[in-house]
Amino acid sequence: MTAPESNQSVESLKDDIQRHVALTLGSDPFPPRKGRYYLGLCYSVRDRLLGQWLETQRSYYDSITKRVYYMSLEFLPGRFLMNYIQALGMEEECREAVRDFGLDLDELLEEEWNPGLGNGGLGRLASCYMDSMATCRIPGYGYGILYDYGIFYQTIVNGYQHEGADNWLRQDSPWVLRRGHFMFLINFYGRSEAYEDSAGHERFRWVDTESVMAMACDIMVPGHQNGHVTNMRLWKAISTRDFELEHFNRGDYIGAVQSKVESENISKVLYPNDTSPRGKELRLRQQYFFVAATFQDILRRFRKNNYSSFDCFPDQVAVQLNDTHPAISIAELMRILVDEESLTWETAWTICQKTFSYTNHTVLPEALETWSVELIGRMLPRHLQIIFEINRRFLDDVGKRFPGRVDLLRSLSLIAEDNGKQVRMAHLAIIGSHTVNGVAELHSKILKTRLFKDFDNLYPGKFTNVTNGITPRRWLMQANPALSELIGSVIGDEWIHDLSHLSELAAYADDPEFQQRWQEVRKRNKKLLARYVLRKLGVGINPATLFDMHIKRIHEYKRQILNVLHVITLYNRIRSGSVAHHVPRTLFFAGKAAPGYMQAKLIIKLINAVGQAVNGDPAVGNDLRVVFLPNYCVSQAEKLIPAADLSEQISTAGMEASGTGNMKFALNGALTIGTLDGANIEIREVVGEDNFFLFGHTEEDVHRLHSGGYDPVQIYESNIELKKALDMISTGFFSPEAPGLFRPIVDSLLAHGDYYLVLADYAKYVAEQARVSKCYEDPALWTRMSILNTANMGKFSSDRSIMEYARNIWKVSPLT
Ligand code: Z15
Repeated sequence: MTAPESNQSVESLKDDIQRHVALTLGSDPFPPRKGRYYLGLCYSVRDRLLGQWLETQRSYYDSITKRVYYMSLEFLPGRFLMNYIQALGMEEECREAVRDFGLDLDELLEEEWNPGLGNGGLGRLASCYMDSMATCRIPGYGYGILYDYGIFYQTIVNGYQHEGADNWLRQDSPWVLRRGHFMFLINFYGRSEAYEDSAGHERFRWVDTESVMAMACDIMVPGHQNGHVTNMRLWKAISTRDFELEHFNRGDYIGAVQSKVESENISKVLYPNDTSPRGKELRLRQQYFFVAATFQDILRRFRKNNYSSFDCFPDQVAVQLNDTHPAISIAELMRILVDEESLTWETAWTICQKTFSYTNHTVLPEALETWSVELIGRMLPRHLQIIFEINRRFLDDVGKRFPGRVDLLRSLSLIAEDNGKQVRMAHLAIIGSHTVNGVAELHSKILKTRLFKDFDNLYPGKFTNVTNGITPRRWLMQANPALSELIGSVIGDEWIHDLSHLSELAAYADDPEFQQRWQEVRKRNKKLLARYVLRKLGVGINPATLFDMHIKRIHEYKRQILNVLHVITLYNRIRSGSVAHHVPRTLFFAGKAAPGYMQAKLIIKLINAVGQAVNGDPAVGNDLRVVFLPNYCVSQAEKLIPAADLSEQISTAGMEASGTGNMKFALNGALTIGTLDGANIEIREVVGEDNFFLFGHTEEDVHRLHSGGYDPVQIYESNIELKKALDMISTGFFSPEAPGLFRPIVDSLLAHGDYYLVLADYAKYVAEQARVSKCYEDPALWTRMSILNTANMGKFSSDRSIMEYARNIWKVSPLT
């Protein structure tokens, strides 16, 4: 780019910003104020993307291509502004423009609120996949709900988690384009009515329903500097006019407004449970609301192309179900095809199976969704009939293939009977889809050999694996500009859209000069983080210490407790002087606990209590610090991960389906201490055994220990350091004002069988942590390991994952 051109574009950007401040926001542009100019910049950047977005959407129609519908009840896109700026390739321009107003771009970026429309890994994965679909030019759409309230805002008060409301749309977001004229009618409740059609066949229709409107709200997702902009369509509930009129006619004004408000509650709030559904009526309503709206949109688009028959539907439409949350889609498409389009059951079912594919994200039994037959029957009476009919035909078929196997019928049925009648959504998703995938090799293997073994026998080839990935745009280029620049200076920028190029870094792993630059970048990132922690918590941390991070949802299977036991062990060693010298560490914890998950909330309190004891003990000094950062979210992850030395991925083997934080850390040059679980296994495979800190029982060990004979008490009795740590917790060392406070935690380990095998892995974990410290004392070795981690992470780009879905599951190719 020549200088005059760039000056011109900076000048026109400045004009746009001021014009928006004055004419869009109605504010005086003078003097330039941060909040107003931030929004002015947003609108200016948005203007530049809208044209590309319209063109991309038009190109789908022109090429009549098969489209992918990624249906997800959760998205965690993170902040948009920098993502848009970099996608447009206008970072320097923006920096200069705002600098000319006396403002700093990095400060403006901090004005943006995080859209918290998801809980954790599953929602963030959906957003990485949107980014990759756009960058790989896969014709696709994301579909979800525009919650008024995202995941709760977490504060820590006296060591306890407090939940605050996250009213992220309080000040309208410049990124959400509301399509006020674009609405669909959604029905609920009522009853299914049989009638005879003109040919004398029995048919069904859904009548006497209550209804609500779904309004389309769109968010742009740009590809990286390729002019392609994908659409994410989120539905917002709006009451119907009928609803109001009925009451108004009766003169019931207050009643009218009240029922209006109630019907709009559907899209009010995200359910804050990660991996443990709560079976609440409003949640099912959200699921069906979003499914019904999405299918009306899909059908509208399909009809626009004037197809002669629904037989070509699966050639035009691929629907990916992100977990079972949208699985009611299968009954909805059957209802549309059979009841509204008058297709035969057999034809409709074939279309369904060719259209859907389903991603499973967990094997935890408490996470597998079920809905009571009573609730579905009441809210979606016609869908329940359809589910029963799907089940009847399915079990018929199984019965013919495996005569006399009543056990098999019971295990495969869509209806579980042991706990009142419940519809198993995973079973519905499996039989209604052509492909089911797990999210890492081990996880997919467990699906086939344990959880859904009988289904795998029944449908050989239906189960497959697509290992998760993360977008290198957000998780390296944007989050870690210093490392990106260093990488670019030796291997160029190809890695941004083809991450396998990172392997060229391996040649520099032992180069002393490159090592030094690598260390300087990492040190710089650690200093930035230390400054952030000081600002946020008023706590000083030392960037020269080993930064050890455990950041993710708080859950027993993720074993934050194991980490805490290690911290207490280090603390005891320091206090007793039993280590000649200790490698100073700073421990970072961050993560939210589901508001109803008492044990997880107590774990947060324990982390904070241990932190208080350790940080306040003069005997410890700088050698050990514990910080719990409140309100973990995407933009906090972007600050933490580039500053990490050590990544804690210590779930009980077999329980973390994949993990994606593990990938973000390794990509940024942190070393992992981890179990053979989820994607850890594949990360270790590519970075090399020597560059990964492994410990713990394998998935098969876990299975065996769960089958009987595991005795945590015996381990407790025989390990002095472990016993000491547990005794301190249970006798109130960390809670002198309430000595029994943490009993439930120790009880879960000793009295209730230690289901997550914390004690079983403790000794190996502590030993491996000692090896971590030892390696850290050798900077050349550590730096080499760190470089080799980054260099070998190419596989974990979400571009690779998306291209696997496109080729093997969706059968779509990139637009040219
Ligand atoms: C969620 O975030 C995950 C699984 C679930 O079943 C639900 Cl409801 C939420 C996570 C997995 O725990 C994690 O291992 C995985 O990496 C992530 O989904 C994306 O696949």
